[in-house]
Amino acid sequence: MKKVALITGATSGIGRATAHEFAKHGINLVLCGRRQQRLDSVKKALSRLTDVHTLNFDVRDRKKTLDAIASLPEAFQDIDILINNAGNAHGLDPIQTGSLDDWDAMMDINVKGLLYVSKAIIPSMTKRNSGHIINIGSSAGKEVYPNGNVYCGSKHAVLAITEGMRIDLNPYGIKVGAINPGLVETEFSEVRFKGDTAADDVYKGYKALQAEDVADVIYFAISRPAHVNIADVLMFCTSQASSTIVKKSL
Ligand code: NDP
Ligand code: 8X3
Repeated sequence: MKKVALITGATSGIGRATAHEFAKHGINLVLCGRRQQRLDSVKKALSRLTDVHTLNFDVRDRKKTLDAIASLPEAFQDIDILINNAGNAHGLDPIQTGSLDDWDAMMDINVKGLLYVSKAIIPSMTKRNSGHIINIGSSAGKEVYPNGNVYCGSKHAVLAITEGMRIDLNPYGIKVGAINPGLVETEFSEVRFKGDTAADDVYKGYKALQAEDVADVIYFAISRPAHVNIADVLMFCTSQASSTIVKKSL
């Protein structure tokens, strides 16, 4: 039987590339995001390869998240693979001048949103003693860089929650892991800098990871044999050595 994967943040970047990768391998998809037109266009592109259902909800909204997942048609209800990917950085400011709205957004989306989605899906996995959860963390979950304070905090939380999930879900045979990329060229910097031109420079002068590179690793993780769990991956582009060291030819 074909597996079903639910991917949050499937309208852009890593989530959308993962949807394409999974569709190529015949995995049925539940694609989530807030931009309905994007959801429609990804669905249209992938429906010739696999069965696709879309859910439009904001992961910050606890009720809408739980209701949306509860509304899944029967064929999509048993999620085998959950990719907790929705998230972003909002702002890049020192702690003393950071915006409360940015902090709320990052903690509410990257941490609490991931928890709400997981809460809605884990019971069907524990009932079946089977499932695979991949949380998209970040290199920012492994080291803190200047002005990254709250974003880094949110991603450190994702990694702690990932470990907690792996421990608590161990009796049920559920695999849990984190994929932690460094710089990936997506809409991430547009969101972080709120459309400011600062976003234009982030990926200049070197070849950053592409969303498809991360999707490849996610697919690798979910396609291992039943006894193998990829627990934690840190991946950089060749030009990046750490959060603050990037070899650029500008
Ligand atoms: P994008 O901005 O391209 O994609 C972000 C996705 O998250 C979009 O599909 C967006 O969908 C969704 N999303 C954002 N906010 C919400 C919300 N409130 N409710 C529901 N969905 C939401 O960024 P990336 O693909 O780069 O980011 C994906 C993940 O990868 C994030 O968790 C990010 O932190 C992480 N990451 C990114 C890196 C990078 O350098 N790009 C590096 C390391 C990790 P919509 O707007 O339609 O709701
Ligand atoms: C995204 C990578 O370096 O902007 O998580 O934090 S970074």
